Amino acid sequence: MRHLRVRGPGGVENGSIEDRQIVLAGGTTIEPLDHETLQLEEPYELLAPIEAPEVWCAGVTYERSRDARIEESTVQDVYTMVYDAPRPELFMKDAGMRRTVGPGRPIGIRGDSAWNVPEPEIGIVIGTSGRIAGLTIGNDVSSRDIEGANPLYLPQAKIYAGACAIGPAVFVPESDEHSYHLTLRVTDEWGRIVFEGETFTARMRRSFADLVEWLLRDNPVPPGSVLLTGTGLVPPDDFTLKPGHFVEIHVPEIGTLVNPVVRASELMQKEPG
Ligand code: DO4
Ligand code: MG
Repeated sequence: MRHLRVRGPGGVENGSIEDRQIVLAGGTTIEPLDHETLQLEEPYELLAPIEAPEVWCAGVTYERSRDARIEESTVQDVYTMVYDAPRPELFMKDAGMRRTVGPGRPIGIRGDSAWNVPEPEIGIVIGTSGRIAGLTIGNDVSSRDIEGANPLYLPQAKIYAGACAIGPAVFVPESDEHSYHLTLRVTDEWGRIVFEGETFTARMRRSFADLVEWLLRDNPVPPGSVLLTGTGLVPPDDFTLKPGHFVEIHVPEIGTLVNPVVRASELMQKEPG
C-alpha cells in the first residue's frame, strides 16, 4: 500500500493508491498524469507525503559513501572509523519542513560551494515506539567541497534552503526488510542525461531497524519524522549539480521523486514583518 498527500480545491487531503488510481480520504478518485512520479493535473497538486516534524540522516552506511568521503576529505580516518563502528553517524537535516520539499519542487545548491551532489536514499517514516511506519525516497542534497574541507563543517554542507526532498509516496511494506533498488538519473535543461547510476540497499552495512534504534536512544524524535538511511550512489568527482538540472530517484515500490535544481538563495523566504 502507498500513501500520499494532495492539495486540491477542498484543501489538503491524504490519499492512497489503489489499482493505479489515487483515492482521496474524501472519496474523490484521481488518475495521475504519470504512474511513477504521481504528478497530478490541476487543480490538484502532489505534496510531500508527510509533514515530517524532523528529518534525520544516517551517513557512511555504504562502502561507496565511505570511499568517496575518504577521497574528498582532508581528514580521512573518521570515515573508516564510523563505517566500522557499532554506533552509526547520525545528524539532523531539518525540522518543521523549513528546508525539505516535496515532489516537483525545487531543491537548492549553496552559493558558496562549487561541488554539489544529490544523495538518493531510502527514508524511514518513524511511527510510535520506534516502529517503521513506512518508507519513502529522500534526497540528502549535499555540498562535497564544504564537508571535504573539514568534517566539522558537516552541518553547513547538509543543512540549507532546499537541501532535502522526500516523496512521492510512503510505501508500507507488508513483509520484513528486503533489498530496495535505487536508480538515480540527473538530466540537464535539454533533457540530456548527465549522470545515471544504481544501487541496492543490500549493500548497506546496517539494517533499517538498527539505524532507528540508534537514533531513538535517549532522543525524543517525534513520530512522523523521517530518517534517511545513507547514500550508496556517488557521482564521479568531476560531476556537480547545476541550476537547470533535474534529479530523478526511482525505487519501484515507492515511485519516482523528481526535483529541479535552483540556487538555494532563490528559496530563501523573507520573514514576515
Ligand atoms: O559523512 C558525511 C555524510 C554522509 C552521508 O550523508 C551519506 O553517506 O549519505
Ligand atoms: Mg546522505
